[in-house]
Amino acid sequence: MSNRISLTRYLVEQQRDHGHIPSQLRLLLEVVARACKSISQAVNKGALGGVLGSAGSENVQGEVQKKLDIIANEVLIEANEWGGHLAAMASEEMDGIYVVPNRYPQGEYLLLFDPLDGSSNIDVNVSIGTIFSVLKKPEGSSGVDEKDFLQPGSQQVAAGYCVYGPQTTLVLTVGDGVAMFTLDREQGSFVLTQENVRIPEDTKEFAINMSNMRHWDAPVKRYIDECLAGKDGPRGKDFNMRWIASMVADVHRILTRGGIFMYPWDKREPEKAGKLRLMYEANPMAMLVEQAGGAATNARQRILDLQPTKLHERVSVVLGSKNEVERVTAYHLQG
Ligand code: P6P
Repeated sequence: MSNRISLTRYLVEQQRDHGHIPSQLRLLLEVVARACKSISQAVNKGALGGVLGSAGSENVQGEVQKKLDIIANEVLIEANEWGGHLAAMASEEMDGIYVVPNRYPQGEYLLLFDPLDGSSNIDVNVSIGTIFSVLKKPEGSSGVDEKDFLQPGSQQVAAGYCVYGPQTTLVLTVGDGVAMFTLDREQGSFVLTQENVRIPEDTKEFAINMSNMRHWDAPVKRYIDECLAGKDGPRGKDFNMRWIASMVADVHRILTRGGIFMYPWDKREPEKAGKLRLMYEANPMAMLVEQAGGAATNARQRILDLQPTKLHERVSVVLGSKNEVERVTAYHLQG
């Protein structure tokens, strides 16, 4: 038992021995982890906590908000606003940014999050999660406003998610590889259960919502058709398919055993670049996947290189096992 490393010890050692995280960033990550523990408690109560079902409101995306979406958003705001490590926050559930109130000291970091990703799964007891991304406020700007958030994903100083499934697991990178921490409910603390996470470069497992097939662009259709053709087809091997409709759960499987996740642009809403959001879904997941040796593109470009123009902009996402992501991207670039 004594050789178990807590999240706190891991972060202290990252700060002290590797110089990767200043104390304010370590504090930020500890606070986010504590907020995720509170969200996990609320999620685990389910019907017993009266937290299931719709809140009767819509978010900035025009999506029906679940009660737990709003609870999770409030938990993250309340946990982070007083600590002095943040200048402002942005959330899938809020139209504009949330500037830390004047009654609290302002810090140098910006926190972005999808407080509860995969909401459609909440009421059917399927894994959901919190996704977060950390940026530094640009030097020299006196106040803070939305444009300070519009930085490419390559500028993230930390990223992670917490998946609320059979276990509650926090997955984190500060730019020095990916580590996983499982919540020990008896101790009430996250314990290091895997570090130096690596995604296999090849896979036989793809994740995509097949019901959208008739709306896909030709390169996506080509790639999936080749996977479906199996060992007698051009790929010379059989593939398996998974689709949990909860990005956190699908990405966690890929970080754990490899695979490719795709939510590409499609013809249903051609004016939108994709369904998923760049700033607080694609960017943090892309940082984690790349730090674990995988790849993440919008089917043409590296996601972390994309220059955002709007806080809630959407993006096409292809991420996971490097060789498969490169194949899909190559099909798009060939046209
Ligand atoms: P669909 C959840 O709402 C989400 O944003 C992601 O977590 C998930 O990958 C995707 O949407 C599922 O979308 O169209 O399959 O329901």
